[in-house]
Amino acid sequence: MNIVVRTLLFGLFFGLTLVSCGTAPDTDITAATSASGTNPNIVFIYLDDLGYGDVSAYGAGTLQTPNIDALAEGGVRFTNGYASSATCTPSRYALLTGVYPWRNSDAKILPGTAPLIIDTNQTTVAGMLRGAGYHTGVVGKWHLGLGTGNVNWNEHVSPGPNEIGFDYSYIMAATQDRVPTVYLENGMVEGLDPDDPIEIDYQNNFPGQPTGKDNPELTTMKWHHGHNNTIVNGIPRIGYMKGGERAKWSDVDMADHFLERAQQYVREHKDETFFLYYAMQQPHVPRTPHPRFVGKSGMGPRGDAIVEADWAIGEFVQTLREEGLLENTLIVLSSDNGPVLNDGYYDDAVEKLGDHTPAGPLRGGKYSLYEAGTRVPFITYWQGHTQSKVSDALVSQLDLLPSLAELVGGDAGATDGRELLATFLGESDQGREELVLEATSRTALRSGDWLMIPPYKGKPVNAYVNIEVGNDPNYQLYNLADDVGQTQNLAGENPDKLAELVKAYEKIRGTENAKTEPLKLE
Ligand code: NG6
Ligand code: CA
Repeated sequence: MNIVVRTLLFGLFFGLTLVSCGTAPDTDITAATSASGTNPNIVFIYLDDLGYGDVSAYGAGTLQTPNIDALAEGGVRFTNGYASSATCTPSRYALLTGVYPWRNSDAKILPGTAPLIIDTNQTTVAGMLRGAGYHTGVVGKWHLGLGTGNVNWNEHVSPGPNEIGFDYSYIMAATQDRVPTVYLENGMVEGLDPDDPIEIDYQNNFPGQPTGKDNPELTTMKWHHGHNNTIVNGIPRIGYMKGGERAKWSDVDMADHFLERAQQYVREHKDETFFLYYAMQQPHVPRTPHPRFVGKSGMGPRGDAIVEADWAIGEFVQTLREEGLLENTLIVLSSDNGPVLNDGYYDDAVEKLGDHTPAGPLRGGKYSLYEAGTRVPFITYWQGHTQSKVSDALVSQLDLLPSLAELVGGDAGATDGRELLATFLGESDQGREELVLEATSRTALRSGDWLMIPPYKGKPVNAYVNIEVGNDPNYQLYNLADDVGQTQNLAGENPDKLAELVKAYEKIRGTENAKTEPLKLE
């Protein structure tokens, strides 16, 4: 069966299936073919806390990331590419739904027990592509909530990825530093022993269980702030966990494990048109590179974890090559938020940084409304299709949903994204005009080359992570074309420009958000 017929049949089959379930997007069978006749596979490689300056292709810092660089050099490297937010959950929400996370009050850093924050009727990249005939999978970090509250981890956990468009899911529920420290495959904890059920609590410990706080002698990684609850593999975590001994993951093997699952997914679905969301855990804390990467960067575990991630990306791309899929696969590589050094564990990230600059020339970092919070490595690569170029176009991860819908003839639904397919393929330099950026429930507006941050209460520097988070009692206005490092607040000398941005911002965002209190990390 040729690929066009096959994708048509898939589209018809899934379209009808979805219609009968009542969750259908407006699918029509022509959606299975694109202008060129065949849709490419689509892969999102999404890193966790990887900074703009952590990728050597971005010309900053001292770390070498040859495999990411190869994608950048053969594809489009965006210098103004943004995650929606400076933390994980909201960025992932926006990546998958194309909707600004500040429209959903639940789109904040979630505990491992949080319910799913994406409505099962909402359009997602995965659901849209499934509607267009794709097989869809996610491997890696989820952190968008699971279930509807009071999850029983010993039964099928639902709703989750499989209910919002993914045919296959192999995930960690939240983050590597949060319980439960187990993998779930299609909603079931992998390797669970029914005689050793899992219990999770984020408020209270289970009687007799050691914690990072009370039993430092049992830890091999020391906590700095937070991260002092249940100890798993010598690492104290956020949240309390009991049972599930056999199911617990091995931290040092996580990168290999997710890579193998991602490779397996590709091999199993190579004869279909597939979408894979490969959500890597590096270099988020706890940084646990496999022993064969320890010492490789000279920067301690954070650098080593990035070297490991780069290696895994090379292996993954090699799998696509070996399977003959590279010329028929659009890869999008990015990060969910900017960099942080000490994010709650003593792991030498600060001490061994040397001359490396995780944020590159940008100000701030993770949790920050300054550029380093949300401006991230952003690369598109489709061998034989994307132009090899550096693009300064303003693009957001929000724009992927409508742009991919355009590519495959799918329905993007209601979205805050812009259709920028030609830009993502390197055929156009047209970006969006404006973009609202978000960091821990505070927002700012980028418009053209200008960036406006409204006044926010709270300390300018979060002392725990030692990052300038963007708070100031006055308006801030920066011209990023002249001053990418945001050293000169031009609000005073440019009242007209300030007024223009404030007006545009309030039109999108309203006025009440200025009252929002920033997140406290401890
Ligand atoms: C914070 C954690 C931090 C990290 C972050 C989520 C503390 C003190 N800090 O609350 O370590 O887990 O949440 O990171 O607990 S994210 O990239 O998933 O958004
Ligand atoms: Ca993150």
